[in-house]
Amino acid sequence: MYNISKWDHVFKLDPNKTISEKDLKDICTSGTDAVMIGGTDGVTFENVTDLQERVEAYNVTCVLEVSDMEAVAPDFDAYFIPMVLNSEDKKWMLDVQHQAVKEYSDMINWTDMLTEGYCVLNPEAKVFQKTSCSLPDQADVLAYARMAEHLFRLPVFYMEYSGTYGDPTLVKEVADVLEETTLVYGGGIRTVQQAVEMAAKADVVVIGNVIYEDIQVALQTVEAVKSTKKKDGGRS
Ligand code: 1GP
Repeated sequence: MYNISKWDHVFKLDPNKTISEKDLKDICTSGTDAVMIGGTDGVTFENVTDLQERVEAYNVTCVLEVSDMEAVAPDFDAYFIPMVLNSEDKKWMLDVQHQAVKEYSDMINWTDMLTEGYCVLNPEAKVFQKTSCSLPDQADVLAYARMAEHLFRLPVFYMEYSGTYGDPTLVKEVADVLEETTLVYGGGIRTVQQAVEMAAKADVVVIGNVIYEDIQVALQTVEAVKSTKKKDGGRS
């Protein structure tokens, strides 16, 4: 059984990208807390299940971040459901989830599901445009974080900078207002130093694109993040 509040490090694999067997093995046996399968475009049932089968060969927690109902497959350890808090379109907060529950409620095992309150902070990111986000300022972000924790009681608040490195000061400010909700940081980590910097602030650090750009750096982030958390006894 997974428990995200105990995680430090996650690799996010994009089913629409190619990864060699050697790199996949190194990712899955790296000591990361979980491999998350998820992406914004070109996610299909075929490429999700293909990657899932390959990851299942290893003893690592494998979760699906659901972005398209057509691409949901059975037998993941958990299903993470994004709810985009700074979308201007209610569709991405409630309607896609509503439609999915209406259609599939008989097949859903509720204990395997986790809702992520997403705050998308990079206007250049595909997910920002796809989900019609507006760019929140510092006060807005803190308010979304508080809503996630106190109004919606979401297990996860995800600061998503996908493709660009975020603002460590803002991540720290958000960390300081969250007590129960797990703070996940993702976006633009391309060096070990950046992974360490965000690990000192967020609860969980997500490593995405660098897997495909520089596998050695990606692999080094595991130990770097884990030792930062151990030293700090969690977020600073
Ligand atoms: C994307 O937050 C993840 O959803 C990771 O971002 O690909 O920029 O590392 P990067």
